Amino acid sequence: MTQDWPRPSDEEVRAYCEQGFREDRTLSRLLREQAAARPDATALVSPSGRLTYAALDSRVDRLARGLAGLPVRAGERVLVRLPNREEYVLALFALLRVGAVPVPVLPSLGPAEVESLARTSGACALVVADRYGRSDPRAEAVRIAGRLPGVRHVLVAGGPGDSPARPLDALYAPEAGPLEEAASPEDLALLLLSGGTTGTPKLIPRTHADYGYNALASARACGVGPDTVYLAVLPAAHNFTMVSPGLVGVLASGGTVVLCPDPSPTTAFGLVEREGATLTSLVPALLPSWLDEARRTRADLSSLRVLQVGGSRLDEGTARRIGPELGCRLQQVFGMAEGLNNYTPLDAPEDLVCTTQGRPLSPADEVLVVDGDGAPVPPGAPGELLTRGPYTLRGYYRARELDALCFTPDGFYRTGDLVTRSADGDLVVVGRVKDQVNRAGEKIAAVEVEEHLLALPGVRAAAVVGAPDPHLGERSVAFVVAEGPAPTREEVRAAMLRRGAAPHKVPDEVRGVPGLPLTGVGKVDKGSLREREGL
Ligand code: J2J
Repeated sequence: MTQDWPRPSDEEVRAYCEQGFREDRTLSRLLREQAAARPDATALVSPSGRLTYAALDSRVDRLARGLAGLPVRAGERVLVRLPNREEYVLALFALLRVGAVPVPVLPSLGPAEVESLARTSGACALVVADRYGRSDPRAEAVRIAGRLPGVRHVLVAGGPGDSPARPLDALYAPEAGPLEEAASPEDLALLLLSGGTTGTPKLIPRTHADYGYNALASARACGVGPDTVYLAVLPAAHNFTMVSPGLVGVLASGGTVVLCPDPSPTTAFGLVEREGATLTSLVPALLPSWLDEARRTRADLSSLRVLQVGGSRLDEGTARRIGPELGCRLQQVFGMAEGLNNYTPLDAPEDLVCTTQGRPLSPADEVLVVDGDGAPVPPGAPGELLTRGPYTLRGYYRARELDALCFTPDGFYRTGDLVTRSADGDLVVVGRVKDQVNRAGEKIAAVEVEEHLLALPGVRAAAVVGAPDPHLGERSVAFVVAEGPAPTREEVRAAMLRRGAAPHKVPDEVRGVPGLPLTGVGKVDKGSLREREGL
């Protein structure tokens, strides 16, 4: 039988386990143990109310029984497309408890992208919200289920259920005590969506052992414990919000998770004050509005001890404003859903915290910085970051041919990030060799947008690149070679949404050009294109 995903060898796993670099409990067990240790402590706060650890754990059991009755079986994949609300956490842990494999997807994705993920993961069910902004996730999910025979169930959080969609609420079985764990630590726990450089999404396999270690080791690095109140501002389905240390790390440490329904500083500051949040995480693009609002309203943010910033490059000037203006410590986080997490140490001097993106979380993280030929560069010189370690994937899910490109023969993941590493091991992200736009922390594969552009009538060639932007970090610019007039941005937008793409993937700017510069092998030379167009 061919493997769905490559794992480290048994000897490597054994060595990691012996040294404590893999968690020996499942993710759902971590919650269960906290529920036993502190039943009356507050685990989760959301617009639906507050849940103690005992209440959360028992609701997870009840939902897990309902899911098992459908049945959703151990090993089956279930897409979870929910915003920051209670049901996300309940569905996540209930699926984990029955041994099913949640595939968390951002609610902002377009319907075609959700369908593609459902197909690639072989999902048996979709869990969606009743409404999300102007989109209708329930109707989209029902249409997807109609086209993919493997999708047997559409479960709707927070709305009435009409066949073939059914309300998640109706699945809660009567209280019947703790359910037995269906998974083992080395089993597949989740499939995460890769930031992506390809047209079809890549899925990242994470086991209970590696994800649990990622979450708990991060919790230790970030000083998380029972007194931590973590405000989840970014989408809960993002890896940063999940395990760096995120909601999994905080729940596994007995702290409180507060779900922020939107990332606006008004909503977030209200919750910081009301709940006494001590920790939160943001992408750099959100910082200017947070700093402005803090100055304008003089909100009481005194409970906030650490503000984590990551997902895209934070500029030093903004970094230096955080301490004085928000009254908390900055921690830079350079992470990836594929695994490796880097943190600036909480006790590091201000200069280091403001100018580096941190150092690897685990002593077992192997990091190489290499030149174009794969040879290591000296400390301080830029090169591509390669990494291998106890919680970094060894290959994507059902994608053997891609693995040859994304991994070295000895299992190092090619991050596509250009970094420098100091003699002390601190990393600075200086650029990227992967063909991607990092728009406000959301990763957009250039080729995916180019495919949409090439589908437009009269478009002969297209190239999408990132350009510096004061608000977004990077904005996406599409260069289009067309027969006749190039399509306008509005035309591109309408066509992409019609094709089921997410709105944030629509290029911020569309420029018609007579031709694109090519490399010796006939690929678009994006470096010279950027230079030629003054980006
Ligand atoms: C520059 N680029 C960064 C940073 C990520 C914690 C934090 C972030 C993510 C994440 C994550 C960066 N400075 N501080 O999963 O657990 C870019 C790099 C990286 C890619 C990964 C976590 N932090 N990046 O952003 O899977 O290019 O994870 O390879 O979405 O984001 O993107 P993603």
